[in-house]
Amino acid sequence: MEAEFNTEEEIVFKHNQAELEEKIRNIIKDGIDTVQILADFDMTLTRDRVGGEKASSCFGALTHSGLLSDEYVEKNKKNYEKYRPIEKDPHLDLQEKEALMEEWWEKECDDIINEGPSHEDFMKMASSCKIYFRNGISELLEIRKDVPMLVVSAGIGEIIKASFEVLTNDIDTNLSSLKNFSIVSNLGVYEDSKIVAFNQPLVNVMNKSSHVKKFIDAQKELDEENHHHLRGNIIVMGDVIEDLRMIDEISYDNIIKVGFLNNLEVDSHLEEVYEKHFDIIIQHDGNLYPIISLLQLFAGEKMSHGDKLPDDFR
Ligand code: MG7
Repeated sequence: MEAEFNTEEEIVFKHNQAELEEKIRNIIKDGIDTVQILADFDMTLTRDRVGGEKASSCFGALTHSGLLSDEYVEKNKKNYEKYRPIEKDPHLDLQEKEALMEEWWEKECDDIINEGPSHEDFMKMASSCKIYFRNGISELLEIRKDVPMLVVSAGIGEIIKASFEVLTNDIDTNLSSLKNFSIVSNLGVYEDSKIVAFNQPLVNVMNKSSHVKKFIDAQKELDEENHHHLRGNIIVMGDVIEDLRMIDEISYDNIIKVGFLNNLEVDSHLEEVYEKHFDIIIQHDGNLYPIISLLQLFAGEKMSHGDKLPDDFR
């Protein structure tokens, strides 16, 4: 479901306007047919807060659903308290961190399998939980029809799929009719309509790069004409620096990195850090119109949401 209100301030911040303008010019020259979107899900396509209250993530949708046992909820909480500080620790040895994150995701996914929810359960969780897409999601899905979009998430693919199903039902289309749209995440395997496994290896916060590479390679083998061959010009979207790992193992011509900075009130230094890594920063729960504006520019159209990008391009 798309949030109907957007009270928070929306700020788009460009740290190096000249560099961004050059990339935009290059991509306009190459044309919209060379563009591809790679996007994280939780707190990137979705909001961090609604009405001052923390919105849900994929994992939160499970724990708050009331559809899984108290034991599961308790275990999940304990694991979160143990592993979340490790995830956030910038000083930890990377290999050690990768191993611990793998361990966390394995435990968590085993626990979900033990609960054995069905596809219908995931649909119920997605429609009742507090996952809210950012404003502009429907327009973005519509306008990017011929632009391949790959959602790459360490969350739960079943919740992501169900959230998009709820959204696309709302806008009178359906998920399977979304062209050039794929999800790389922790998707389930079902038997007798219960989830019995997750596809391996699991996607965690540290290994998105190998999953993107694997996806692109598999697509290449499947169909030489397939639009999901990685196109040369990429818009990559994420809410944490680690999301930029998505592009670590792929080559590209131009890349526009869009960062969603949700936690500014928690750490005012983050803006500086994000400035170093991203070309465009959308603060708080800003909407997705800057991405739509970029696509309009690349398609040679006049921007209808034109107040967010360099003056020259309006
Ligand atoms: N994340 C990862 N795991 C869990 C979990 O078991 N419970 C909760 N509440 N959150 C979890 O979308 C990826 C994000 O999901 C969180 C296994 C991680 O903090 C990660 O950044």
